[in-house]
Amino acid sequence: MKYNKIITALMLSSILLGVKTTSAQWTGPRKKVENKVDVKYGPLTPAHRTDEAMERFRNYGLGQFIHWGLYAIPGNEWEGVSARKGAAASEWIRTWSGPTAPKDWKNTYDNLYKKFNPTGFDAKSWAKQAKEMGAKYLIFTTKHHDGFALWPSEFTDYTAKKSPYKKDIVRQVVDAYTAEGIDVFLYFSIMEWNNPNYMGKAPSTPEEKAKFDKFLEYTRNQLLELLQNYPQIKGFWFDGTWDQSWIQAYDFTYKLEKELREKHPGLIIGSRFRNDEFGKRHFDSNGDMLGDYEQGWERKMPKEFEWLEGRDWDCVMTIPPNGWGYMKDWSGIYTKTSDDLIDMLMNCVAMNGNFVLNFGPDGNGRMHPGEDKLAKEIGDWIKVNGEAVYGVRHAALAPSKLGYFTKKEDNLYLTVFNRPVNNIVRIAVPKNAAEVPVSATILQNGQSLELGHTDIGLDLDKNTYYDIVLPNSFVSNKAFVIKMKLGKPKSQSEKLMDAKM
Ligand code: FHN
Repeated sequence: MKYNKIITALMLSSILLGVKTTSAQWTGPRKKVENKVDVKYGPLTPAHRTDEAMERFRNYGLGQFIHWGLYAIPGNEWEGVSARKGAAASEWIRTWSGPTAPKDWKNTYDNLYKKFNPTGFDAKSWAKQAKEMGAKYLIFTTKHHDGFALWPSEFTDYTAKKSPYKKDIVRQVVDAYTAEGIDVFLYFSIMEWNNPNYMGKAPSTPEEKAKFDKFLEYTRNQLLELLQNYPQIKGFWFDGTWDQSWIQAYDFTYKLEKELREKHPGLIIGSRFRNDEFGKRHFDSNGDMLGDYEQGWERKMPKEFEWLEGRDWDCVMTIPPNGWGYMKDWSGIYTKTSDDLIDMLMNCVAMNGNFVLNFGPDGNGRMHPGEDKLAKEIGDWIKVNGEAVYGVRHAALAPSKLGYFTKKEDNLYLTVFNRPVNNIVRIAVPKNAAEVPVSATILQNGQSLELGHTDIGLDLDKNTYYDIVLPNSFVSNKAFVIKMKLGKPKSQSEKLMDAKM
């Protein structure tokens, strides 16, 4: 106990001295916290919520992210000059610097709202496309780091209402997607680049504190406004929460999260919103998740299911290597194919995660033609194979080199990406499994497949094998799903003598 208090004091003093706190870890199994401390500003919800909203979240499988804002107008270039080497990403174009940056660029950018008039924007056609693609939820940028609000916020003048377009974009999106049966989550950047009351560093003087308090109140007002205006929403997807100013406002953010949850029962908030009093983000100082699901799998995925320790999560993904806002020019960079994206989707759902694919419409409200193509290809695939995607869970089998397993009740699915040259799909099942594959079909055409038990007799092997034979006549140029029924084993593995050496 005494030891804990010393650790607590050391951690607190490091924060007060402005020492950089370690960030959460997403590249391997999470390190166990050895020394637990008293955390006052820890999680506000159970690690594994079991309410209806969260169960729905677990069944989404595929989501759509949309990054739309003023950055859509330049589309990662200005007057024929590319921002590729000058800005971190297309939606970060306001930060364009270096030799290629246009003169007085920030000022030009901040005035782009005067040109924002996306007459081609039709929320209903976006929602239709998302539905056709198979998305079950949408994450939509209400405002990104530039602070430009796509709804008529009463708390700033920097909104679509002040642009030539005038209309409430968030309203149209929320209504159109909800009408298509797609749940809506609102992306909200805390950090604002051109808000005079925002600062990255922790406020230190009374003047700075007063300014940042105003910013905090403004943030609270906007969030309550969003909840009030769009009561259908299912959650917030927070971003831009890494600055010290926000990190040190842990008392405020704790109370705010509580207030949002009270105002909107069932609201889903990921792990990016706030930190504990020691500056620990995503997970508090005892390793407990701060929020309802892990929100750190941005453009990355866990290699092993075990790393997740049963937590809910989503993976958000760009089509270009990076770049969430509109990028006019896709040449000279690798843009993911529908095969890449379906592979990622199945990898995620096989580990109980949702896969969220980002779209960046242009300044006129149209999706990039490349995005249209991918949405169609993914949709075509999912229409046939959706059974293996939605409402499924991780199957406790050794990972297969051929593809990804998913499971629903007594159905086991293997989405095959790597077809064996001999056409024999071998499934490893623990020797003591109560349920094993008893029949198999190809999901896309219902064709029955020959299935047999292959008792290889490998010494020390805990698995036995089921072989499914693919007919030579079956040809597919995309991943395909083998659906297996699970039932009691009809044959047992022989108990062989252990090899003596
Ligand atoms: O800085 C942003 C980035 O522009 C984009 O919005 C992504 C989406 O997950 N989030 C931030 C980086 O983590």
